[in-house]
Parts: sequence; C-alpha cells; structure tokens
Amino acid sequence: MFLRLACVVACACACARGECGEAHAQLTVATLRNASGHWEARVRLYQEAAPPARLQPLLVDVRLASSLCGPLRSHLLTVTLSGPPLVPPGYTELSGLGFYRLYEETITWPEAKSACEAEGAHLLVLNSEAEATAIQKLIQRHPSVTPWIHIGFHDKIKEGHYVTIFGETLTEAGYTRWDAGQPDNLGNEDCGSINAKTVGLNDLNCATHKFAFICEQNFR
Ligand SMILES: [Ca+2]
Ligand SMILES: [Ca+2]
Ligand SMILES: [Ca+2]
Repeated sequence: MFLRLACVVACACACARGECGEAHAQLTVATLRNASGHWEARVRLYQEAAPPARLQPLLVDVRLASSLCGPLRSHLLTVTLSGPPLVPPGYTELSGLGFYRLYEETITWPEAKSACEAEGAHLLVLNSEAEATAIQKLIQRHPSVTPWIHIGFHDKIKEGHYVTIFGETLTEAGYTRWDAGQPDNLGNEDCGSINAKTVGLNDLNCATHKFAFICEQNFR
C-alpha cells in the first residue's frame, strides 16, 4: 500500500502544574519514501539530559486519523509526549508517587481543600500503605504538627459512607486503616484527616476543627 503523508503534526510538552509550554524534549518527524516505494514517517525524540534521580518514564501517545481530501487521502499523525512535571516550589517528590507539601498553617478542611486546588494540587488522597509510609516520613520532618492533619476524604454526602474528594470509596482508593477508636463522628464529624504520628484515618468537624494539611500533585 502506498501512503502519502499529506500532513504530519507532532507536539511535545512537559506539563508543569497543568500548563503546557515548558518543553524539555523535542520531537522531530521526517517523511521519506523507502526502496519499495512506501512512505514512512520517522519520529525522533530529543530529551534534555537529566540527572539519574530525575529520570521518569515518558508516555508517548501516537494517533492516526485518516480522511479523504479530494483525490488525496490525508493522514494526520498526532504524537503527544507526556512526562512528569518539574517539582513545584515547596513540594517534595516522593519517588514513584507524586509531589507533596505539608502546610503547618492550621485551617479548616474546606479551606485546606481550596488552598490545595488554588495551586493546582489536591488534598492528599492516600492510595496505598506505601504512600502512607512515605507521608509518615514527610510528617516526621514537621514535629510541631499534631495531632491531626487534613486529607482528602469525607462522609458529607451520606453519614458513614466515606469517599475521597474524587468520589472513590476508601477501599477503591486503596487505604482504609482507621486510627484507634475512629471514625466516631463525635459532634458530627464529616471531614477526613490522619493522625500525624500513626497516619491512621480519622473524621473531624468540617467547620470548626483547624489543623495542618497536605497537598498532593500526581505525576499524571
Ligand atoms: Ca495519593
Ligand atoms: Ca460523619
Ligand atoms: Ca473523629
């Protein structure tokens, strides 16, 4: 089959905090006709050399859309390169998990949720024991933070039905270890937190309890 590449589009972006434009890699596309008369497109990736600790897997998504343009068939090739963003200011990269920032400022759960979202992050959602262990080490660098830390789950929609800020149950999210005696809904507690020492889950009052909080930015 003879292919005539009428249009080739390539885009590369390393997204930082949801904004594309900080390119740290370049894709080039070359078209040529091989010895048997077929048209070929070759995609070459140039990437900034990075220290080994910064190397992360890159995702390359290639899509081909074909359409008829009069007597010609047009093939639109879209190549999208996705890589992890740079570490945002104030955040700590926990290898393979994402970027995290613990704010010692004590505010309510809704205020904490808004504060994370305002900088392109979200309140911490624990997805595994491994993540909880990494967070526990992060908290240990802030010994004054006690006893609770706001994180991203609640039972505001239905009492006793705990979901993350993304609507998953705790089981679906991957972390269900409650702190001793919790949840107790003491005085109507619907907002999620963790014990700063044990990382066990707890419910707090959304309107009155003011504590530190952790924001998270996922790699993807
Ligand atoms: Ca997480
Ligand atoms: Ca509750
Ligand atoms: Ca509680």
